[in-house]
Amino acid sequence: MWGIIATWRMAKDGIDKASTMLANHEDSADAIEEAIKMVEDYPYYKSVGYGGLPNENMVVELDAAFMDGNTLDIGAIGGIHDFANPISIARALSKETYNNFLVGTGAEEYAAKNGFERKTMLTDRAKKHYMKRKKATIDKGLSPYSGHDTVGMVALDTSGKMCAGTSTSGLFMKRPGRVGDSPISGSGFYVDSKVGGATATGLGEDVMKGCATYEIVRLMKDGMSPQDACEKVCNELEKELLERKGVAGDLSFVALNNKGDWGVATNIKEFTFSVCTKNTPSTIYLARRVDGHCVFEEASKEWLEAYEARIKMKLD
Ligand code: SD4
Repeated sequence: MWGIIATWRMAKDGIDKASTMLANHEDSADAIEEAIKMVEDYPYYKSVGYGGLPNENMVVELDAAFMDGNTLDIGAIGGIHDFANPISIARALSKETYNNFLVGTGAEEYAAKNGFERKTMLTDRAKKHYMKRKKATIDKGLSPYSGHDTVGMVALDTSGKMCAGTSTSGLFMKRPGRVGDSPISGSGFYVDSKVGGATATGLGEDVMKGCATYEIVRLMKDGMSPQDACEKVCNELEKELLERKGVAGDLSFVALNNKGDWGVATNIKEFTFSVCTKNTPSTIYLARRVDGHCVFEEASKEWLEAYEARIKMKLD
């Protein structure tokens, strides 16, 4: 068996490449790294890598993580500036014995010393988004923190090895130095080849309150299906947040177990995800919650065209 699942429509091209690799018996670590790099390199995805939206000071700060489900090795970076592929840096860090999670200038120093590609990650298009949002935030009192989608993937290869990866520019207009859930083990991602893995997207501040992806994997370890585990964690975390604080942020999860079964849950109106396994052809789905359960349908041609037009829309 082999398979890969990822948050959002933006992962589709990467999933296609990774699934070809997995079908050819290649390593799930290589497949995840290749797939996430494709998302990081694509300039029109405004919440990951090149073209990612900047922080409050108009600086792009990137978070990423990689986890190997055989060894449980983890590598992560937080708040790195101007390196092309945060996922590759995170993967390299997962192979170190110590110092696996580096932030800011320390992460940059490591990346430079180890020959990772430097790149100016702020694009003109991202600057335009920033100027527009800044104006809207001031003029209309809008919350600055929307418009954010992390790419998170879990993959299983034919040897039974599973890996997980995440990469994000975090919340648009975040404070300098803010790190979300995406590089935090057990919150943004977790994977154990003996069980399965999960990744998250949404409001990192809230995902972290539930250690949500670790909890999904733990429930799968107890025998729950990926679908039931995702729904239980999503619904219960949201319920706790509403009960205690009266408000819950966006929460969406994808999971894959070591048999190639997958699951998804969300508390937002429309969450998209991309999946391909030996048994599921490569597909983009739209997911939403109905009566506590996640329902999904394949993205239509019209939806995909509208998406394409939206991300490439001309900005003044
Ligand atoms: C963060 N979870 O930095 C990320 C952002 C995200 O959908 O995934 N938004 O909090």
